[in-house]
Amino acid sequence: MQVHQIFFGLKSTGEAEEMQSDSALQDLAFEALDSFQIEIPSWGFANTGTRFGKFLQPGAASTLEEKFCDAGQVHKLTGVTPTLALHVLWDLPNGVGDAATVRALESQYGVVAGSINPNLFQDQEFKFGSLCNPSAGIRERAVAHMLDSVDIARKLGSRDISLWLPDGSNYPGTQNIRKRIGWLEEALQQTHAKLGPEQRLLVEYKPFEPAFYHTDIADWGMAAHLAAKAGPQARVLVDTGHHYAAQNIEQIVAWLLHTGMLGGFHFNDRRYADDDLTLGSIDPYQIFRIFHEIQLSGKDALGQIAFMIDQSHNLKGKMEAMVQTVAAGQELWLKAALVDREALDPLQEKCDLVAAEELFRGAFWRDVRPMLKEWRRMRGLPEDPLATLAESGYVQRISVERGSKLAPVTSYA
Ligand code: PSV
Ligand code: MN
Repeated sequence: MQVHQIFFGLKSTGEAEEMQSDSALQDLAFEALDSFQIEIPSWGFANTGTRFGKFLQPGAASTLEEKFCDAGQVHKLTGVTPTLALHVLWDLPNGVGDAATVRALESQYGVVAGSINPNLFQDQEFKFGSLCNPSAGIRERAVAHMLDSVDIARKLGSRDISLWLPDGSNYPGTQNIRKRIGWLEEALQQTHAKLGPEQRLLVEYKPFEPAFYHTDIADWGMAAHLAAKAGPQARVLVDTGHHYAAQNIEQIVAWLLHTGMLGGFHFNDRRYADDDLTLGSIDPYQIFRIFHEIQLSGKDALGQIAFMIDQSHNLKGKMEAMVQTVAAGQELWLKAALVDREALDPLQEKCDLVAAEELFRGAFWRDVRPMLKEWRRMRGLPEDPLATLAESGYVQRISVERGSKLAPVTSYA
């Protein structure tokens, strides 16, 4: 059976023109899929939970080696997750001292360290803030952690230091917002000064949580300002879960692309707040629209945009959820690649609203799963990675091997 028949069903012979366009479509689809890679987070394999408690999984990773092992498995199954994001205090408690261990794990498991995530939310002294704490001494220690994170990243050959700042306040009048802006600008400038020529500082924003009155980097405008102030190698990181419910995220993305400030994404989905749900599970159309904006910017822009997953599943199996997420990302990326942008442009110019919208949503509704399957087959990857994961017995094996380390289930609500 020919490829075009797999994609579009059997056709009568003699439809040469259509076949030609089918093969052009296949080229386009394969090119799009070849250009898509996404980073997976080490914390996606560990036991995490809500503030009400954790439901522990026997197969969850509790060591760095187990996280690399799981990440390697996801990469083997999907072929598009060659890097693993690391969180400094969770994964690298000895800082640069852990670099040799990471190097060894990289070659053993076939994935390399990706973005380095400083952790400014765990130490007790950061109760009232880290880089924005009114205490100069605490701010200094927070900056020192940022500088250590840059060192770690350089040692591991990681391009991106990805900062999420948990700072903020809970009650009006209890903090001086303006002073905190100044401290933050200073801290990010100091961090930026330490970057190597190939490195970048990504600044993530979040409107609330853990603080509920104000957060010091609450939205993309604040993040863009801080990144521009920090220096030329700083960019904004968009976590899709960090927006108010009605916000038009693709418009934010368009602005960041336009101003050259888009550094990357943390992908996940949300219904109410920062829910960390599977990419595209609630609103796949939104991810499609974001991908469309990125693809409009052309291939060159892509190298400057880090695609990362930021999900940590408490109920779904961690391995399954990660593989499912990667596939969902590929499907939506491919759908966005099938928007006929050459045809769309004149429709937009003419303000032919219905035709433009039909073209756009037509691409969204197209079932691209057969194309993705074919791409996987051609690239020597499992056609159905979730099924292959299930057949492999990997999750059962790690559940037996790691289950003995299970702590008793506790709830601290
Ligand atoms: C915070 O909600 C966040 O999105 C940041 O990116 C953290 O690094 C990550 O989640 C894990 O806590
Ligand atoms: Mn995030």
